[in-house]
Amino acid sequence: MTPKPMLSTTCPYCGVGCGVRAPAGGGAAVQGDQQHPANHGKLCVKGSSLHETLVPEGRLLYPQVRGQRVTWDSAIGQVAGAIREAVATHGPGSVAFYLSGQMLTEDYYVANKLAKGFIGTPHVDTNSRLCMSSAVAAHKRAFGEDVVPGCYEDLELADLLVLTGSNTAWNHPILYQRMKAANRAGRKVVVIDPRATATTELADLHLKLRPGTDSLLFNGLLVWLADQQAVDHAYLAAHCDGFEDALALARSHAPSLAQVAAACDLAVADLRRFYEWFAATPRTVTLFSQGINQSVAGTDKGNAIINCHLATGRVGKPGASPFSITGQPNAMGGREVGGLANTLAAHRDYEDPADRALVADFWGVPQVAEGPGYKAVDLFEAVHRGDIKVLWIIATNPAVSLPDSARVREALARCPTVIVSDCSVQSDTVQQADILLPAAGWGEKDGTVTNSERRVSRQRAFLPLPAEVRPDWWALAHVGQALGYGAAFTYDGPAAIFREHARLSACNSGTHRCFDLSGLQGLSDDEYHDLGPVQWPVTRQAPAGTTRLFGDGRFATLSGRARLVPVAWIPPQQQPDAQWPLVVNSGRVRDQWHTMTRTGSAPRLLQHRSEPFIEVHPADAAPRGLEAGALATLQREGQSYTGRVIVTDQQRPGEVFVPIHWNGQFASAGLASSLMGPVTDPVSGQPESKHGIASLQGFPARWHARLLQRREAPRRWQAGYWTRVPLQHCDSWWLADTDRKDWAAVLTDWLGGEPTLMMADPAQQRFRAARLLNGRLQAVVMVETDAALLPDTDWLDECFAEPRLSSAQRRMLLAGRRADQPDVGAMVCSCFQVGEKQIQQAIAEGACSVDALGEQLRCGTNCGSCLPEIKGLLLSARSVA
Ligand SMILES: Nc1nc2c(c(=O)[nH]1)N[C@H]1C(S)=C(S)[C@@H](COP(=O)(O)OP(=O)(O)OC[C@H]3O[C@@H](n4cnc5c(=O)[nH]c(N)nc54)[C@H](O)[C@@H]3O)O[C@H]1N2
Ligand SMILES: Nc1nc2c(c(=O)[nH]1)N[C@H]1C(S)=C(S)[C@@H](COP(=O)(O)OP(=O)(O)OC[C@H]3O[C@@H](n4cnc5c(=O)[nH]c(N)nc54)[C@H](O)[C@@H]3O)O[C@H]1N2
Ligand code: SF4
Ligand SMILES: [Mo]
Repeated sequence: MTPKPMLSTTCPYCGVGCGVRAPAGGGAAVQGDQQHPANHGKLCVKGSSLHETLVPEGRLLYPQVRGQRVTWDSAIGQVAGAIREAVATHGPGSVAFYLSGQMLTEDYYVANKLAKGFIGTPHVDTNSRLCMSSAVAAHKRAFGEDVVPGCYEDLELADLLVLTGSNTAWNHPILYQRMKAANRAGRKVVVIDPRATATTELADLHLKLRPGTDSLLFNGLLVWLADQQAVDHAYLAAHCDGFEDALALARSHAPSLAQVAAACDLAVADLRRFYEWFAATPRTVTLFSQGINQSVAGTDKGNAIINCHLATGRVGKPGASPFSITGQPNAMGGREVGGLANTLAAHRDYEDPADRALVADFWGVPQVAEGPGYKAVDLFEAVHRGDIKVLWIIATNPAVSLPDSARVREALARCPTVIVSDCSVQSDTVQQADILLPAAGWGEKDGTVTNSERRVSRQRAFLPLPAEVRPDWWALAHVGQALGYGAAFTYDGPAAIFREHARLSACNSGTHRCFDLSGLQGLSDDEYHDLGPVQWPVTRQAPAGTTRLFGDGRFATLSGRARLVPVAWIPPQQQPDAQWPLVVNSGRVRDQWHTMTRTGSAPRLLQHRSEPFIEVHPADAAPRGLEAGALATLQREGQSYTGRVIVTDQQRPGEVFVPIHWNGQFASAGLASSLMGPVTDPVSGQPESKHGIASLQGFPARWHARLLQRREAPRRWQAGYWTRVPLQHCDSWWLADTDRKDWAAVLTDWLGGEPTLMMADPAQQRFRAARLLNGRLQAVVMVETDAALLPDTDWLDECFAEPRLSSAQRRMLLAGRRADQPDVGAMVCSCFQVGEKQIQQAIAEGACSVDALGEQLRCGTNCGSCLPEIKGLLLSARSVA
């Protein structure tokens, strides 16, 4: 067979923005793009599993209105009708858009133009509010514009790398691999995070600080730098304002090293070491992410970091810069087009009437909506109040990702018209939509994204549009036309939209602003098709793009000077008390992406973590009688989260960690956001998603079950706890509850009919049962009183692919064990399918290093994201020995 021709495109997951080679027409594995400067051919496990997520199951394929399939003409007519009526009756402010950093720049541009320019509503916000808005605000306050000054190479060049509030090993794995490969004698890595993570593996120093105290830590650093004469006064005098004020306020909050250490709950010696390294290392990069942004003081934390970089003149220089890493593939593109409620297209300021006039002129409208509009949390509150009559949600799942999710769901239920554009039906938000628009997904859509280092890359379509799926820009433009804005929305494709976006950005040429794509405004369709990765600004003077900004000390303010912002210390708003004694931290796991609409359909990606979990410190587990592997429930204000307990001293006492991924499509009660209050940063409006509070108790299950079932008939189960784990040929359900059951009836119900095979020990509450139809397996169930007694059942998956089960297979089914293959344990290396037990065995047999294990089992030799876990297994084997 001749290999399929490969096309270059970009990974749709994290903000690293890796180049991917994908087979035209699909049907084969993706590869890393050797030519792409972000990843040079490497992909992490999510990237290399992309083709496994391109499955028809769960796709949204046709427009629907209130549950009925309709034509696109009808759907667009009804969307336009709802908007027209709301505007006529309640004014344009009754229409709102909630967008996403997973839209392409072209889609985003059209949405923003339609809403702010033509419908005239300022209420356009995006999930980037939950993600990057504190960094955006910090950049604007310090630099005058939302600009990341550095580039990935700086993370390699730095002699001191500070990673704060970031688990790069899992969340930006390819960048982490680059940082790791750049390690050399004399280079230091400091990780600042209240928990130990896969990333702390790389750390020479891990500051396991009290959550929410980062601005104190960096204020303390500013004071230290001043006191140790490590401030670059010449740089400050030439390029910055505000140093004295920032220092004075810092001093009032962080007067001495000892006081800072006590407040941050760190050893004085550790803190001093960090401060000394920072003071002594000109080539320092501070990379920050959600542990900084998702906080009631997120903007201040960002500025506290940037203050230290300005005070030492370390901005935009090789190996020396603050670096806000973006999460979503196009978080940056959304910021360029002005997707946030308080920003205008092309980095223009919403508050400035001249900027508004400039954009209105460009779009050919009398005026753009007067902003700013509602920020995400306030937007959904306005929906709840009834002020918003039409809400169009594109490429995001707010019922899962916004804090206080019960209230968000109430708001959606109250809103007269909720329009949702999505690719998947497996989303809690889609389930609440009135009008559903089927969107093109990765592989089908065509346009550009901008990664964390300002690099614009093409996503190219290599698959045909299935059924009636259409790109988001197409749906938006057609609604624009149906509303009578014809000429402004007659794009014939993404290239035309990109040219318009680049032309608008040219208004920044020759001004103090940096965002400028004027060098790309004249691209022909073919040139756009072939456009290679390039970092903005791209201008006539810099046609090949710009690697770094601000290195010459000229910033994007009118005066050209940067600002040090005085930062007061604001503690997290929700503090634990007697009723809710634990702090709830939330974040990501290595192999899942957000609300699992895509990664949840790749069985390989569910092997690393299969169900919702709660990481608990031994000191919090013991008094509650919680053991590893038990189920437990976190509760806050009538909301609860049930997950599997992981007892670990990676947590600090009094704090638990939960993953953000599970939701109503995958678990009975696995919604992290239900434990978060609607608390936001007063400057950026970003929710404090890292600091909820809750109580914790065991889930007193009387029985535990695994039910594997053909996927034809998805069901919800009446069980206090359930999780769905899709396998290749069936769905696996993990169930548990506190009640007694009439097992004969329940097994028949679960199996969808009388069991064909059965092994029962009712006295012990142990059951194995299966149902076959003409010899073909339909469902199989196993019940035990103790979860630890349940055998690993994933191997049964293959039995569902068999047209007829052999008698040996039937025996194995009831024994619960595959006779011919050992149980490999929890999956560690997803790339080569190497389990924990295999690694432990190899270690026991003498493999004593990561390299030896890699040679023997291949584990960790592809993307490397499991290397920290492999090291952990080596370490724990050593400590036992
Ligand atoms: N596998 C995977 N990768 C992803 C994603 C995904 O869903 N899955 N999502 C992408 C997106 S959109 C984003 S935004 C990024 C996010 O990437 P990260 O920011 O790395 O992700 P998180 O796991 O949410 O949080 C990072 C760390 O912040 C720590 N933290 C909590 N509170 C504090 C605090 O007060 N101070 C400090 N210093 N740290 C604290 C947490 O313990 C956690 O380890 O990941 C991107 N990459
Ligand atoms: N507690 C807590 N909450 C958090 C966070 C946290 O750390 N803790 N992190 C926050 C952060 S940083 C983020 S970024 C958010 C992410 O949260 P969300 O944005 O809500 O999560 P996703 O699952 O990425 O949702 C994207 C949706 O868009 C669909 N989709 C994908 N591609 C396309 C497309 O091209 N077009 C259309 N129309 N649809 C598409 C997907 O199927 C999916 O339903 O969560 C935030 N919420
Ligand atoms: S590091 Fe991010 S962009 Fe690169 S392959 Fe992995 S998920 Fe995709
Ligand atoms: Mo994000």
